Amino acid sequence: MISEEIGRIYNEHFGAQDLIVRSPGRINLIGEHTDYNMGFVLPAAIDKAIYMAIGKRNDQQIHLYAGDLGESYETSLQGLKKSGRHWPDYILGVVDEFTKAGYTLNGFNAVVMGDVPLGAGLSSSAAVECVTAFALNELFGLGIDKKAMVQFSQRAENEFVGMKCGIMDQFASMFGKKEHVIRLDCRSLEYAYMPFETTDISILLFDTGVKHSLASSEYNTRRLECEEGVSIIHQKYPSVQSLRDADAAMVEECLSQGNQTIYRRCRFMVDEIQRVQDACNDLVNHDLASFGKKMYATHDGLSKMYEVSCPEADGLVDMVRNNSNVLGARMMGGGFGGCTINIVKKGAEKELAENTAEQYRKRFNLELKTYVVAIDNGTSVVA
Ligand code: GAF
Repeated sequence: MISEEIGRIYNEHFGAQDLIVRSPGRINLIGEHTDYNMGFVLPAAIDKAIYMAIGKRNDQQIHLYAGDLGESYETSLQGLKKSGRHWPDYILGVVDEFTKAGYTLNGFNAVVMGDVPLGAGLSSSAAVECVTAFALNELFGLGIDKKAMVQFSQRAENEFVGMKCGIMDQFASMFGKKEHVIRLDCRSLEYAYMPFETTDISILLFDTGVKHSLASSEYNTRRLECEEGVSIIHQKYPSVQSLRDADAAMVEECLSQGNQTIYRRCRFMVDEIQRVQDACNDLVNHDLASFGKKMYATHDGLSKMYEVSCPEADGLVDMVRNNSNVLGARMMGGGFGGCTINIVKKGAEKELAENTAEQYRKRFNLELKTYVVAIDNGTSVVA
């Protein structure tokens, strides 16, 4: 168990830890790129997580160790700056946000490790941010509530790491609930847990194994394209502050004759925001067949209109599209690689995974990793 192993590793490096915190990765059933457009998302935390063992120091030093990588990083609370490496920045970013907000921290030691596949679009980075926020809050008794911790974690990624992500990943990691998806309104941050029944189905992820280098630059470009669309619609409809406030008719009227890239991005987005709400009604009606069709529609929009998919993810969705054991499938997360999510009839997982892996190997010369995931609880102290 990782929670035991991390305690042992902490002990070898630093002595006795004060506590161990767990923060999970996430999936998203539907509602992609809608978070930064103030729309709705439907994510869930999963049974793969990042753990942090942490303990106080008597000075202002921060000593970090990444158990999976066997790498150390040391710095001090004063004059925090980017590490020039990848993983420490997700931790230091949260420290920086807490400090900027006026919270008093002291030095600490921390070991971080987990079983969220890295670079697979399951939000290992958000899990590292949330595990850090939660652990520091407990360790130093800062009294920060969970929503604020989510916001600090998102800002750490936006400001310190430099990725202009929305709030979905951090929210799902922090607020996940076993066997439930989270219907999150990204404008008000109001949320509701909806039961996600898995007696008859499994959630099967196919990991493309690729992360195309365009990912973060194109992500930031999509944000700007949506903002440009909003500014045009806003001239005619001043109440429209984000694409959440717009509808398909407004997009047609204001954007269809102009720049076709902006039009396609915005048209997909208003449709997707509506689709999440309709998909929630499908869940209430226990109509997973209808829910699954919407997942395919989301994929097609992300691929053709929003243009954030890639040949590998498109290929994986096409391989299952006409399979009666698959209710729905689509690319998941920011795009340009990562995982596809498949809702699969119980019992069909193994054969489907094997057949798809064979096709994937033939077509892309890549080994397909597959994961059946369960929906789990969000960030908490484990020891
Ligand atoms: C990434 C981002 F981090 C999220 O905020 C979200 O925008 C997602 O891509 C796309 O839905 O995971």
